[in-house]
Amino acid sequence: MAGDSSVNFNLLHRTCKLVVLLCFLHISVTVVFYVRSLDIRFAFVQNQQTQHNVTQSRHTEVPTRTKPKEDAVKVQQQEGTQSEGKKPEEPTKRLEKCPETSPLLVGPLRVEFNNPVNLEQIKKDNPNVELGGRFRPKDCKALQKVAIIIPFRKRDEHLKYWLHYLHPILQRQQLDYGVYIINQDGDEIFNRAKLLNVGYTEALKEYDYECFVFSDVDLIPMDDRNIYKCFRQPRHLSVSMDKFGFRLPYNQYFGGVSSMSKEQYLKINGFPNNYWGWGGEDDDIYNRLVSKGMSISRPTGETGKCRMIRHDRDKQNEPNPQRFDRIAHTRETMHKDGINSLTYQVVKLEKLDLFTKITVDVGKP
Ligand SMILES: *[C@@H]1O[C@H](CO)[C@@H](O)[C@H](O)[C@H]1NC(C)=O
Ligand SMILES: [Mn+2]
Repeated sequence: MAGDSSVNFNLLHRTCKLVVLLCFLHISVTVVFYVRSLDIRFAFVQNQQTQHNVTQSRHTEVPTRTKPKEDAVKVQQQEGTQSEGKKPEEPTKRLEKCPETSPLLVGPLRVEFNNPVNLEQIKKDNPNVELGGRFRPKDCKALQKVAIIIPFRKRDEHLKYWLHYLHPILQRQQLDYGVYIINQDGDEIFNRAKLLNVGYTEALKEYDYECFVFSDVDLIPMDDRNIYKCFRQPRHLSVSMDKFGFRLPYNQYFGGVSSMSKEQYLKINGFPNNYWGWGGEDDDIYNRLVSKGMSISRPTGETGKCRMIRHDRDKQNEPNPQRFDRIAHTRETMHKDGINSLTYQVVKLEKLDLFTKITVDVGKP
C-alpha cells in the first residue's frame, strides 16, 4: 500500500517536472521569435526609409533644383478677425474652456506666393498678436499651450509668408501659442534637429508650454482644420505636400511639420544632435517614436494639404552622407544623444512683433 503510493507520487513528480520544463522551453522559444520579429519589422521600416530616398534622389533631385525664380508675390487677404473693440478682460476673470472644435475655422484656404508680403502689413492684419509672437484667445481658455518651433537660417522671405498665413490660422484655431524662430548663427553646416532641441528648451524657459509644433519655415497648410496642436500620439501634420504630388512620399515620413507633447518628446530623449546637413534626422525621430512603442497620428490627406515655397538647396546644407548609417542605429544611440546631451550658446534673443527670434551657436560637426 505504502509502496504503491510512493510509485504514484514519483510518477506524478516526474510528469510535473517534464511539464514545467516544456513550459519553460515554450516560453523561451516564443520570446526569441518575438524579439526577432521586432527586429525584422524594424529593419523593414529602415529599409523603406532608405529605399524611398535612394530612388527619389535618382529621379527627382535635378528637377527640384531647376526653378530658381520665385517671389513675384501675392498677398491673400484673410479675414481672421477677433471680436472688435472690447476692453481688455480682467486677468483674474475665469474663462470657460474653448470648445473642442473652434467655431472660427473656415476649412480650405487659398495659398500662393506670387505677391510679396511685408511685416508692417502683417502686423496690422494681426492686431491681437502680442510681442514675441504670442497669442491667446480672449473669450475662452485655450485647450493647449503650444510652442511653434521653426529652425531657420537666411530665409527671411519664407518667414514673411509663414507669418502672413499662419498667424490668422493659429488664432482661428484658438490656441494659446508662441512662435520661436531658432536661427543658426554663423556659416557652419546646418543642423535642423539640434535647432529643434534648442527651441524646445528655450520655449520652456519662457512659458509652461505643453505641446510643441516643429515646422519648416517654407510649409504652409492649405486648410485651417489641420490643427497645430498635440494628440494622443505624435502627429505628422504635413501629410500631403504639393512637392510630393499631395501624397505621403513614404509611410514612415515624419518631415516637414510635426507635433509632440512634452511627455512624448521626453520619452524619446528629444531629437538627435548629430545630423549635420540635409536629410535623415526626421527618419531618426520616427525610429525613436516607434522604438518607444508610439505610432503616428495624421490628419486626412484632404485636411493635411500644404504648399512648400519653392527654393534652391541652401548653402551649407548638403545631403549628409552619414545619414543612412545613422538611421540604421537610432535604437543604440538615442539614449545618449538627445535632449540629455544638448549643448549650445544663445547669441541673441529678440522679442519682435510677430515672433521671438533666438540666434544660437550650435557648434560644428
Ligand atoms: C528622405 O526624404 C525625405 C523627404 O525629402 C526627407 O525628409 C528625409 O530626411 C530623407 N531621409 C534620408 C535618410 O535621406
Ligand atoms: Mn524646403
